[in-house]
Amino acid sequence: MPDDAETGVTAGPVLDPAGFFRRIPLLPHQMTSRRTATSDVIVLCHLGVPRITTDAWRLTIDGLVARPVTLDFERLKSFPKVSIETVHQCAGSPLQPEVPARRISNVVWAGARLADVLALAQPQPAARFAWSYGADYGAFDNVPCDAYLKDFPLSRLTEDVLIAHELNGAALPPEHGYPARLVIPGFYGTNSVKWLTRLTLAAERADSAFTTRWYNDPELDEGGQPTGARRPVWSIAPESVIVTPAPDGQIAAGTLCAVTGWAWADGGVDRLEVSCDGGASWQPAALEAPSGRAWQGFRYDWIPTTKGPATLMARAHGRRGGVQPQCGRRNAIHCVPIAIV
Ligand SMILES: Nc1nc2c(c(=O)[nH]1)N[C@H]1C(S)=C(S)[C@@H](COP(=O)(O)O)O[C@H]1N2
Ligand SMILES: [Mo]
Repeated sequence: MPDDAETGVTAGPVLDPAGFFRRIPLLPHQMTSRRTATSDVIVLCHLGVPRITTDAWRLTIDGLVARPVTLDFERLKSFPKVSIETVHQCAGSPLQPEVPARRISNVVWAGARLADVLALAQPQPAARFAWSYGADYGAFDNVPCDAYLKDFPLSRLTEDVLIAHELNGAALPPEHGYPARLVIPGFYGTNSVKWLTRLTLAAERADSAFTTRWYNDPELDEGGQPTGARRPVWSIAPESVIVTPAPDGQIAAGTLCAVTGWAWADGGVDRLEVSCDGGASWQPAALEAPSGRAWQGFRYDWIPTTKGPATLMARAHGRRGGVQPQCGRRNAIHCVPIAIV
């Protein structure tokens, strides 16, 4: 593979497009479907979209394994195919990690269980992290990158972590990782490496810009002050969006206003509250029980009585603890201004 003389970055497959590429996500009031259509699913590519054929694709598993292996696409497809419905959420810009991006979808992935594939290579007991490499390369925020390289703890290798080759019942589109990608349900999308070509098992975290410089949050104490420690952007924090009513709508006083939306968290949401007065008071909404990794619908029936502007809010509580903060974090409360007429 030739090197780019200017950046020193090792070139790989053709990138089309090259460079940062994303799709403008649905707005919350457009998230009316439980399952997000593939054409509406978020797209986030830091370095471009590598074009790889199934014939050319290989996955190498190395590092702390007894038997390093390289698989082709046919071998990947020979594993039992597992389907997972899951929330798929972008953590937002790594350059502005505290700004809520609400790039969220709920989709069905299918592919091989990562645990089954890793077993081929016989991981050693000392392995604690998997480093996952994508085939994309180039520069992000003027930092040269040989590959999109992320990591995750092997303690999180649950049965639903997949090397997916299907999205919503069809082959992955190129921008979603064709022909095969990692999917770690319950973790932010940034960890689900697309165009997966290498997994290296290691005793420590990866040292790429995507695991050190970016995608690490300051740890906060109980008063919300930074402790100085940093935490990888892995597990999805409790979050929710209001789908109805749409922002800036008019609701007639004395009529029923159904406040509906979606709530999710790594581990599920056990309580959802709605405020119709800008956060002054909160009422429990009806909330669907968690089902696997999918988002959970909620509904609160409200009959407004006072005319004038109103602000609706929803607040999710995680089953494993945690609640959405008012502001200043990626999972901050979603506010919807409306008018009661
Ligand atoms: N190889 C590679 N994988 C990647 C990325 C990338 O830039 N390169 N972006 C990540 C980010 S930040 C997100 S949010 C998800 C988005 O997945 P999607 O574009 O298929 O929706 O892919 C992740 N996997
Ligand atoms: Mo992302």
